[in-house]
Amino acid sequence: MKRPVRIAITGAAGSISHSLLFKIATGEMIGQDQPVILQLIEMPQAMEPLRGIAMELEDCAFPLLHSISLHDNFEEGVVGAHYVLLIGAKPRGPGMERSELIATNAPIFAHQGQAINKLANRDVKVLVVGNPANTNALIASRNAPDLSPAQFTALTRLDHNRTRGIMANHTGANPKDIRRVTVWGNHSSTQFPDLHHATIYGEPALPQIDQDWYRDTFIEKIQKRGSAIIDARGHSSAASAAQAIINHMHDWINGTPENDWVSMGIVSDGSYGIEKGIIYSFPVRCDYGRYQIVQGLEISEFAREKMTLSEQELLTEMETVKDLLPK
Ligand code: NAX
Repeated sequence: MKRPVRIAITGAAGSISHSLLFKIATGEMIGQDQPVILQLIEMPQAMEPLRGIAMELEDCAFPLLHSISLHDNFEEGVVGAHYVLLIGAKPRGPGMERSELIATNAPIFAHQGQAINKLANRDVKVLVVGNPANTNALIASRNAPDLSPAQFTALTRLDHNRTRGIMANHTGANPKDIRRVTVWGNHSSTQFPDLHHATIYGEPALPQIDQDWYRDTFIEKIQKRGSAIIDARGHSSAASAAQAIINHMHDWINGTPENDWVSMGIVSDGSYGIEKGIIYSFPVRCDYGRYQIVQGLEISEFAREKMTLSEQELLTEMETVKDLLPK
């Protein structure tokens, strides 16, 4: 049996974690041969519900769950972590502007970045889920100067999975036969779900669907899917977000399938003309625990306009938090 790895998770008593923790403990995230230590982190007022979740995990007697520790202090919770999932964030209150949400969460992620820099394993892989995920990941990464920016990612896999799932439903194909979709940009309503390079049953996807439907209905449906779920359910996506976290980490650690790629919010290296340094969702292939941006895709004028809009939004978000971004 392998030595256990440490996974630190914030927001561990929240809705997403309630689905996620049990999947991790069954080996879905890393592998069926990898024992895990869960280092669960919450706000002091949520420690009691967290204790309840820990009891339930224990009661499942998962063979891969080596041990669980509970923390109301981020520094303690992140010690030695090989993987850090930053899920907890202050939610958007009634009437709160996106810029206020960004400003409220920014100092928390700066602090968490500093603690990861000091206390986590040197090869740590960090995924930021708490919104605004891209900019929170940027802040955490810039506050961790001893680690590579490539170790910090933001979740856009839910948007990627939505693109595949909704396309599958629309065309009657199985989601596994829908490949090479890309979500570009920010995890927000400016994201661009791009089907220009996608395939269905190995053939180009766009000629198989109605162009007006793609441009006028589909793109907006993906961009606003989160709000549609809140309207219908009264709560934001939780189980599907947990599944996306599993997929993101699994593929980052174990590699992407042949003939396909995935979307990840990662630091831009200037590929496709996107401003260097921002955390932007790109198409990537993973291998041996590393990812690489898929290069050489042709970008139409239509796509470029949408990619730029999301880039501009991220640059504005970056400006809002510039005081928390050490050079
Ligand atoms: P919940 O409100 O159910 O749970 C959040 C939990 O985080 C709470 O238990 C809270 O006590 C804890 N928390 C808050 N600040 C913390 C901190 N500084 N340290 C430790 N714990 C902290 O939210 P949930 O539905 O689980 O969503 C969590 C976050 O994911 C939200 O910010 C949400 O906007 C974001 N999402 C991001 C998605 C993405 O694709 N990037 C999709 C799903 C989700 O909307």
